[in-house]
Amino acid sequence: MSAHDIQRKWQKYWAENETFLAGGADDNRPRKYVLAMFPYPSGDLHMGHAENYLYSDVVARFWRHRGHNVLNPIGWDSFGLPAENAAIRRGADPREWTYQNIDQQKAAFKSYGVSFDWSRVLHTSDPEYYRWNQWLFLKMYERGLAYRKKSPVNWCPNDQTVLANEQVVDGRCERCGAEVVKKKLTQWYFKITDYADRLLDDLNQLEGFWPHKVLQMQRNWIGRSVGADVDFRIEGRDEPVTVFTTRPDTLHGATFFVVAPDSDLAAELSAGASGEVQQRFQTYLEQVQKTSEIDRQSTDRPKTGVFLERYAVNPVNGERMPIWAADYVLADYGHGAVMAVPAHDQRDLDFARAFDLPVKIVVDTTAPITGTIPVIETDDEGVAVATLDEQHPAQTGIALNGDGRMINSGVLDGLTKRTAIARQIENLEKDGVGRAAKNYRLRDWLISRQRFWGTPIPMLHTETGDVVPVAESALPVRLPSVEGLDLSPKGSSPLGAAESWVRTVDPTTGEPVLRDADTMDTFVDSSWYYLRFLSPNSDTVAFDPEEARRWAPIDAYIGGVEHAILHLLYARFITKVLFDMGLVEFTEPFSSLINQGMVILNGNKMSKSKGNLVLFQEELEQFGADALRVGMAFAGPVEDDKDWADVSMTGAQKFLSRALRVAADVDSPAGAGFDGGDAALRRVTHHLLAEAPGLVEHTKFNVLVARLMELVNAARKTIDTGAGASDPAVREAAETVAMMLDLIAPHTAEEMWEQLGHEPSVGLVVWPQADPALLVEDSVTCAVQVGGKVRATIDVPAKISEADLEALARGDERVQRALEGKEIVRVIVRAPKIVNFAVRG
Ligand code: ANZ
Repeated sequence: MSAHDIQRKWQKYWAENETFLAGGADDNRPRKYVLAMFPYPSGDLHMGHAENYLYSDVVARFWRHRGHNVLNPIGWDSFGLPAENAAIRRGADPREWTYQNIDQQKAAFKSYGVSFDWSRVLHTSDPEYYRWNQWLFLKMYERGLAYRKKSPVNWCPNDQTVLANEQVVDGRCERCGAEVVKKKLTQWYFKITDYADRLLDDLNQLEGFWPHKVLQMQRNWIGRSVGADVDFRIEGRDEPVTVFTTRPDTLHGATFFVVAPDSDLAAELSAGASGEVQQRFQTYLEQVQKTSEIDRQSTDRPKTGVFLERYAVNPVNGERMPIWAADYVLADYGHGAVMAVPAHDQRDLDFARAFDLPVKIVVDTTAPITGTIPVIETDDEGVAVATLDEQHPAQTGIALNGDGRMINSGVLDGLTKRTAIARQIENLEKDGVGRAAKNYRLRDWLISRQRFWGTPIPMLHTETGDVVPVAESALPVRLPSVEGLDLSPKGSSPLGAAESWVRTVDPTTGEPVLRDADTMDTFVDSSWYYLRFLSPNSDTVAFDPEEARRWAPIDAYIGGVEHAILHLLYARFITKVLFDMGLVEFTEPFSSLINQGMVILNGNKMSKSKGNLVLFQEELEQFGADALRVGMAFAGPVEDDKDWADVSMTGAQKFLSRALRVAADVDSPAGAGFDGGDAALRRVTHHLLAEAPGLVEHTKFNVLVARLMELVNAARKTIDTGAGASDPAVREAAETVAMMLDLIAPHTAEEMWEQLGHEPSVGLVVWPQADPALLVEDSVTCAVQVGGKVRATIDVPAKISEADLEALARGDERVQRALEGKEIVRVIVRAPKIVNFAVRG
C-alpha cells in the first residue's frame, strides 16, 4: 500500500468511528484541553500551519496515550480584514469567499491526520457565534466596561480604517504598510485599563509556564509606572493642571513646564496668548500632527517647541515656570503635560539646551548613598573623579539620572531618592497639591471598525441622540446581505449604507432608531472562543459554566509569537471579566503556552512576494501526511526557526518504510508477553518508554523522532543479525514504535498496529510503564584520557571497581601507545566513566 492509500484508509476509519471526540461528563479519565490558535481562512495554508497544527496534535495525542480524556477542537477566525480585502480585490462576497476557504482548509487538516474533535467546529462569522460576541458586548456595557468616546485614533489612509495601537508598527499600518495618521472619531472602547494591575500582577503566576519573553512583552505593553500626580497652578487659569511624574523628589529642580501640542490644554493655553504666539503655535501643531508617535519619542531628533507666553507655579517653591508646547510630550500619556527637570531627565535637558532654559541640580549624584562616611571617588591614578560642578548637565549635555543625595530642596536635603520620593508625596498630600499615582502605557481597547465583515455592534441611536442597547432577546443582530453595498473603504462603515438594515425600530419603545453601523475588532471574537468550544451548539448560553469547570483553563495553548501581546492580553482580560461575572472560576485562560518558531527557506522568511513560498498542500500531496509530519517534527526544537531547505523529506519517507517493514517482519503472536526476549533490545525499548513522556512534556519532539529511529534500527538489527524476527523483544519494540510514532506519523502507526494483530485505534492505547529492571545499564562506555586528551573508549561493566577499571585502561593498546615515553604523574579514576592519566614528557 502506498503512503497515500494508508493515509486515506485511516482517515476514513477515524471519521467513521469518531475516534477523537472528547469524552462527555460521564468520562472519568482526567481531562486535558489542548488548543492551537485557530486560523484565519485567508487563503492557502502555509508551512506555519503545518507546524502549528502538528505540534498541538502531538500534545493532544500524547495525553490520550497517558490515559486522559482530551479535548482538541478547531474553528475558524473567519471575520476580519484579510477576508474582506481579498473579497474586495476579487469582487466576491466575503461570505462566500470565506466559507470556501474554510472548506479547503478543513479538508487539508483532515488529510494531514490531525486528531481534532470535529463535532465542535465553530466559525466566528456564523450568527450562532457572533450572537454571543454581541451578548458579551452588552455585558461589558452593563458593567461600564464598554463606552464611547471621541478621540484621536490611528487612521490608515489606505485601508481607510481605524487601527488599534497594536496594529501600528513603526508608525505604519500593520497590514498594508501605509503611514498611519491621527484622526478624531467617536468610537467604542473596552475599558481594559481597569484591569491593568490584575493583568500585570497575574503574569507572575504564569512564570515557568509561558515563554519568559512573552511575559516580558506583556509587562512592557502594560507598562506600569509608579510615581505621583502633582497639581500646578497656572497663572490666569482657575483650575490647576496635573502632571504625572516618576520623580516627585526632583520637584525643586523643575524649571519649566511642557504640554503636548495636540492636547486640549495646549489649545486653550495658546488661545490666551498673543496673536503672534497663536500663529506660531498653529503652524507648529500642523507639523506635529504629521509626525508619527515613534518619531516624537525618538531621542536623537532635535527638540522642537513653542513658548506659549504662559506660566505655571511650582507648588514647592512658588517659582514661575514658563509653559512650552513641545511634541516630545504625548497627549495621551499621563495627563499630557510634564514638569520639566532638565538636570535629571535627558529629554528635558535636550530641550533646555535647545532653548536656553535654566538647569538646576537637585540630586548630588556624586554623594555616597550608603554609609555615613563621605567617600571621595578616585580613578586608577588616584585622582578624584569629577566633582558635581564638573558634571553639570548644562555643560556636559548628560542628565544626572542616578541616585545620590538631595540638595537645593529644602526639607528633602540629604535624603536619597527613594526616601525623598516618599517624603515628597507625603508633603504634597498634606498640602493638597499632589498624591501617589500609577500610570500605564496600556490604553483602552478600541473595538470599533468601519468595515462590513465583522460582528455588528448591538447598539441603537435614537432620534434624540441617545445610545441604547439592543435587547438581549433580539440577538443576533445579523449582518445584512452584501448585495448593493460598496465595501471599498471610505472612512465610515459600509453598513451605514444598508438603509433597510440601519433604519429600524426600537422594540422596547417603538421609536425609529438607527443601528450602530460599526463592527467589532475581530480580537473580540478570539478573546473567548476557547470557551465556546465547550458548548458549541448552545443557543441559550455563550458557554456552559459547568463545562468550563470541567475543561478550562486550557492546559496547553499553541501558536505563533506574533500573538504574544494582543490576542493573549485580550483573552486574559475577557477571562477576568467573565470571572468577575461569576461565569468562570479561573482568572487566567492559558495555563501553559507554547510558541513555535518560524518555518523559513534558505535562511529567509517565506513570502509570496519573494516567490519562495512552500505550500502545505503541495508538500502534502507530494510526500504524504506522515512524511511531512516527521520532516517537520525532526526539523528542530519547537521554539526554533526551521529551515525547510535542510529538511530531508525522502529521509522521512525512508524512516517510515523501515518502521512499517519491522512491523511486517514480526514473527511472534500478539499478546504472548515479552519475557525472555533479547535483553539488549528490550533495554532500548524500555529506556524509550521511560524517556518519552518527559521529551514530549518538554516539547522535544525532534529528540523523540531520533529515539524512534534508533529503536527501529535496533529492532532491525535483532531481526537481521541477532535473535531473529520471532524474538518477543522484536514485537515489543515494534509495538512501542507504533504507540509512540502515533504522535508524529499516526497513519503509519495505525497500519503497524494492525499489522501487529491489534484492533485500532493505536491512538487510544495507553502507553505501558517502563520495567525498572530493564533500565539498569549493565555496561557503560568509559573514556580514557592521557594528558587531558581522550585516547580510547572502552565498554566496561557498570559496577566495575576503580582498581579493575584502571587495570583495564592500562591494558588497552591505544592507551599504551599514548603513554609511550611519558612519565605517569597521577591517575584519576572516576568509575565507571573516566580514567585520566596525568603525564609528563
Ligand atoms: C519629572 C521627571 C524628572 C521625570 C526626572 C523623569 C525624570 P514613564 O517612566 O515612561 O512612565 N512624562 C509624563 N507624562 C508624559 C507625557 N505625556 N509625554 C512624555 N513624557 C511624559 O515616564 C514618566 C515620566 O515621563 C514622567 O516623570 C515625566 O517626566 C514624563 F528626573 O517628571 B518625569
